[in-house]
Amino acid sequence: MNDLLQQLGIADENHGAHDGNHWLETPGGAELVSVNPTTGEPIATVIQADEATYDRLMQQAQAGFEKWRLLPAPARGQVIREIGDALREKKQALGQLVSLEMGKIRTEGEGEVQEMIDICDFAVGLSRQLYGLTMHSERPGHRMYEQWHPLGVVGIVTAFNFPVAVWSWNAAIAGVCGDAMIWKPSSKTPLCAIAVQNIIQPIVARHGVEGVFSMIVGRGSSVGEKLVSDRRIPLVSATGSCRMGRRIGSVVGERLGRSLLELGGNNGIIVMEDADPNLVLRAVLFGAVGTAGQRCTSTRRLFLHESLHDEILDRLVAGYGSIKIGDPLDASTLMGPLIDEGAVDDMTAAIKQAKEEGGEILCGGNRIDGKGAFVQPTIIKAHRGMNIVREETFAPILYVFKVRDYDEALEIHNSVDQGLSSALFSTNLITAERWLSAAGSDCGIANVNIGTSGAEIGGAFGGEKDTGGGREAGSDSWKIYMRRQTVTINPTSDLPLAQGVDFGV
Ligand code: UN1
Repeated sequence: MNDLLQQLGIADENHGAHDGNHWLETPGGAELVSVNPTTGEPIATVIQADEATYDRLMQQAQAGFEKWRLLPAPARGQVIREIGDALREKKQALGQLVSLEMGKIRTEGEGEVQEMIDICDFAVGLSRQLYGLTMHSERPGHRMYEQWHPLGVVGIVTAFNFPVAVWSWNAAIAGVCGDAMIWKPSSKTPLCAIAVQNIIQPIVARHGVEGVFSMIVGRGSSVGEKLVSDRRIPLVSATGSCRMGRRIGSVVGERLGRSLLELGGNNGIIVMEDADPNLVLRAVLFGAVGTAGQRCTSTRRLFLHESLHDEILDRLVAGYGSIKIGDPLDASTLMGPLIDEGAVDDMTAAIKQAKEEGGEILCGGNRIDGKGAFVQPTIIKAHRGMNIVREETFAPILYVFKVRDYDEALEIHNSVDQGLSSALFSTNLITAERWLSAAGSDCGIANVNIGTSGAEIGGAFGGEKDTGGGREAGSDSWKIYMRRQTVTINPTSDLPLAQGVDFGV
């Protein structure tokens, strides 16, 4: 473990503020201990930043933006390309740190770093494709077009469950768009953020692009609130709970800023009578048990057609029994711990409520005694009258519903407040097309014969309803990181007015 930390520049005591050029010596806040969820033991400490430090960072970021925005976008792309290369070199080490601090298994930790590499590649290409449209002006000889300019200093607030990838989704794209940024990582995973900052620092120094990529570890109630309410930040991109998103959305909205929100999901898989049960099984196991149910895309609800309900459920319960739970760094482990004791308590409370509301535990249901925040992955036979099934509990709980037909499944599926990811398993073209039609899934992501989690870079990622409406990591999501300017140029010696208005002068 010490070798790993050393390789990533993590000391016993670390400074939680980087101004895009240096670690600040006196961040000014209280000490934060990062705890290994597998053992419950401390990994290292971080001195958090206070509000004065935030202001210093903000000044550096503004100065960084002034210069960065004037570099040609493809030159900014070159910086992102080198960040991608550095991540390739550190993929194993950073992936393992993610496993150590967050608890996801090794292949998922390294997969998360791969996701960072992928978004860097995507952004490099994008740096030559920040296209605007040209329009035909109604006025003779006039030219009309739109161009996209960098926006400013972007605030990036990330959650513990993807402690490095979600920063990169924003940073790589905001970077090529010419924005500077201040990253506030989750206080549960500060070491991952410190390691990322150390990885990119030599590239930043080589290119002299100071103040562009800064990072601050601090309390949500001080530094977080300050960032969100700061009028110098035109865009806040935040990932987290619906509760947090509501707060951020209203504070940013009040000052007429932009927010990009990626909030809770309550993702369902509908399985029709003509589905391939083998695919269903694999997709549900990865979706519901992978990352110990702590992805915003995790599968939380399963709708089984009555004709294969019993068969799939039996096989699923057997599959759950063979999941190896333990140290996420051990190659044979399939499920690591939850992030902390608070998450275990939330899971316990959800299971208790499910039982009280008539849910039947088919397997799991308990925490695992001993060191670390370990729990049993749990399947609960549910019915639509239960309130708990409408909530996102960040834990491996799967609620299973028996359904008569597609219409019933869809109706229950769409009846929740969240709208992130969704999947249908069917080999019937007509059912699949109904699912993908305007009257089908109401989520930001709708899959067919693929589970709810594990989306790839390139598609716009995000969801509807209480999931917050934001889109990132692909397609034209870059547009939110830039400001659009509509330009009309008159090269003639006349001044015709639009709409045929005659002003008489
Ligand atoms: C998240 O849980 O916040 O689609 C992001 C997925 C991952 C990203 C999840 N690519 O599961």
